[in-house]
Amino acid sequence: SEREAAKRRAGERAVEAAEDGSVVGLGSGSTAAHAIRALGREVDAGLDVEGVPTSFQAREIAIDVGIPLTTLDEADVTLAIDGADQIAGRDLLKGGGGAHAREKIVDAAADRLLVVADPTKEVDVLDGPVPVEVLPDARTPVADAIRRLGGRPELRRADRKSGPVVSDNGNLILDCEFGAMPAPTGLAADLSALPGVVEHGLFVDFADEVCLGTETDVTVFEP
Ligand code: DER
Repeated sequence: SEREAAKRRAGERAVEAAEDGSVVGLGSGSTAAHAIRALGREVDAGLDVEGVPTSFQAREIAIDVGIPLTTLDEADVTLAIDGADQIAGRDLLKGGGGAHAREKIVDAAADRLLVVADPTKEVDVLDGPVPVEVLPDARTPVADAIRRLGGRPELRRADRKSGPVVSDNGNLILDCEFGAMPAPTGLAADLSALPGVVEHGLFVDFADEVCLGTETDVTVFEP
């Protein structure tokens, strides 16, 4: 499809920033998957890099395409390549794939974050539901606190499993509608402060570079 071609172009373009010796944060989601596969092709061609995966999915693809893996305990991430659900300047809304807790760790540790996306992700103001990963025991008090913050929390339910989605970390996810978020810094801090919140999908001031794929081309820019 046109959108898939755009995602593939964005992912492939981002990989051009990887060089011998790079330690690359490997993002999650379908666009980042294109980048991981492209990086695997570069490794086959002799590129000397290591990857730090951000999810079960990223690790599985990286192993499949032969990217040597390392961890944050052993290496400094020079470059992270990751997708997003919405992009507003340097601010991102992430977590559509439920991997945002480990993504944020790696993206924050990286010297530079390249966001890869198709043009539908670019918005003027973040306004999508904010995924909030919570310890299972905290689901109800966190949902109550989110309502007091003006949000509408909804437990993310699984399609092919009875009950809720369970994250790679064994936690639950609340998708929280807050409407338009023109200044997400305060809300991000409020969510992080709630007891039982593991991580949320507001990545404020994270995007160092954006690779937006189109059907025929890629636009690369620093927000
Ligand atoms: O969960 C995430 O943050 C992913 O990056 C995801 O939201 C982007 O997914 P996509 O590249 O499949 O649209």
